[in-house]
Amino acid sequence: MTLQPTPADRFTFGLWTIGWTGNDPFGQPTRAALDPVQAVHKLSELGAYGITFHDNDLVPFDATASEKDLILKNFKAALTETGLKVPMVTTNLFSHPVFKDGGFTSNDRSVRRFALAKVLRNIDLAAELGAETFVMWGGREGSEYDGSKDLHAALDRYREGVDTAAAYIKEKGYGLRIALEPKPNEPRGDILLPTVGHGLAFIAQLEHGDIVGLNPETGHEQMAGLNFTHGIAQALWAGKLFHIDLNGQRGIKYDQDLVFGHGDLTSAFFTVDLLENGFPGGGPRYDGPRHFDYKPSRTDGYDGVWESAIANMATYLLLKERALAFRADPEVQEALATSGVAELAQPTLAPGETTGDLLADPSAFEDFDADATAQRSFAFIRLNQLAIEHLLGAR
Ligand SMILES: [Mn+2]
Repeated sequence: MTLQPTPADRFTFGLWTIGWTGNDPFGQPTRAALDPVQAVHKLSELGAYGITFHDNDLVPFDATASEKDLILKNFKAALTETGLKVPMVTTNLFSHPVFKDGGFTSNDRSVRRFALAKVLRNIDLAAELGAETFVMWGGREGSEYDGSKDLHAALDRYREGVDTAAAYIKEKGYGLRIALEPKPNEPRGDILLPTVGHGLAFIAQLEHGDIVGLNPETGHEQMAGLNFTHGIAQALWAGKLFHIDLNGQRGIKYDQDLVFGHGDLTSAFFTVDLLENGFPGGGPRYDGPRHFDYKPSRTDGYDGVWESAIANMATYLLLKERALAFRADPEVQEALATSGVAELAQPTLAPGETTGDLLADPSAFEDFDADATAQRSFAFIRLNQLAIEHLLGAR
């Protein structure tokens, strides 16, 4: 197998990932700023498919109109020259001090109006660059103190903001869909829409929820102690996995943003298994970009930055090869059958069967031997050991 990615693998990177200069709450930048034009060329050289950005990763918050034009002209020229795509664009509503209490949900209405106008302008740019997905991560939409926020009003304003942006996309006829990105905390003490489940429930309350889905991030679900593969599975099941952020996280702690697979490797294996092989019994598939949202450790120079970009893609390709081998192994197929994995696809009621029929069926209840049936071993340990052996390259 080859670990050399090609654009057909659809690997994409945020400009803010490879461009992170290493500033954190306790320390100053450890690397010089990266020129976006250089980022485009380097990612293309490495075999990536696309680059994504927050408006202010590319155009500084305080840039003049002519400065903005020049930056975009140079960036677009680099895209044309390399063929690199921009499949996703997102808005920074968290860095500037004006957003310290949020964008769409700031207690200050003038901030909310500024945030909404900033998003609508950025939607125009996203459409102009041919993006398909507009991500919204509400990093500052939250609170430190429960008494500081009317949570009912905050959810109303969040809905108003997302619905207004979605209606604007429809009105303009843009081929864009919005993807909300859940995160439980950091930088706020608690963030609204903390998990995939909260995101799905929120989307169900929207007027324009048909073009609103999710952008789940590996580490964000794991920061909440949740199973990322289960999260994206439910988003797929709901038809709402519009985009994905892959990275690494080790347990419930600060947002580590490690290279994909450098956190919970077994979980990463099953994430790739789901993305590449789909559900065992069929169902919706994810066919969007494999987007890496991570931070190259601030201990490393630019050699490490590019090494980390390569590592994300190589790890994904290795896991893909391992997941394909796992599914193709006759011993695994036998173990899956023993474990009854395919049996779950069969509806519990027969076609046309009513609750009355079920209640009248003695085999379902009166004659059902619970003790005998409880003797069945599902042999899940054997199945998982086969997965581990494939993951370790022992098969
Ligand atoms: Mn993160």
